[in-house]
Amino acid sequence: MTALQPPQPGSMRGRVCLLGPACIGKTTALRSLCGGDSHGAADAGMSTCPDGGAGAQLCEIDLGQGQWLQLIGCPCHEGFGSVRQWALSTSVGVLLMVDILQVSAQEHALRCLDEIAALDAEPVVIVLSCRPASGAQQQAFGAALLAAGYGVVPVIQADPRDRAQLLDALGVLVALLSLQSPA
Ligand SMILES: Nc1nc2c(ncn2[C@@H]2O[C@H](COP(=O)(O)OP(=O)(O)OP(=O)(O)O)[C@@H](O)[C@H]2O)c(=O)[nH]1
Ligand SMILES: [Mg+2]
Repeated sequence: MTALQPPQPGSMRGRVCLLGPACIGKTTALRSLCGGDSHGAADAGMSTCPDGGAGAQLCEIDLGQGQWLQLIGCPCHEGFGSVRQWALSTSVGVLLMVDILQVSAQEHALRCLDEIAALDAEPVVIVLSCRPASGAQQQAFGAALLAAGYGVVPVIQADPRDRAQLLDALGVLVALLSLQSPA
């Protein structure tokens, strides 16, 4: 994981929060995206499952063409609610990581979406389906969120260990953010 670098002028895109239940792969995804296993400043608070969530984990990624993101892995334990709220309220986007086949996944996602809806900020949310699931299962999960009143939340398949899949998901998020930005 790279140490924090100062943003290049004009390239700052914002912060993206990786949110999800314990052991879903938040730390793994940060490592896949930001690389390395160094233990610099960006790894402060880093820990591995099942003892994870000891602190917010940060890294930065340059997607090219001025698309520069700071990624933050959000502790999901109740005791870190205030850290999570700070991270969410200062993020332009959220990758909501779930195993959509788990019975608890929908309830977890709805709880997170509730928490996000209560913020003044309105980060763009994408659900990352982090364990193998079919297209039909992804569609059904998205439909359930829609039926619960959260609008269309894209559901994208991405293994936390697979950098290319994660970059594709970030690309979708950046595209949605671009659509939101004033011309
Ligand atoms: N089978 C499988 N294992 C995964 C996947 N992603 C991560 N893992 C493993 O699951 C374990 C937990 O991953 P972490 O990245 O530490 O999970 P986390 O979400 O950061 O967990 P907390 O910080 O405790 O909330 C690690 O042993 C990973 O190697 C995946 O897509 N499939
Ligand atoms: Mg972790």
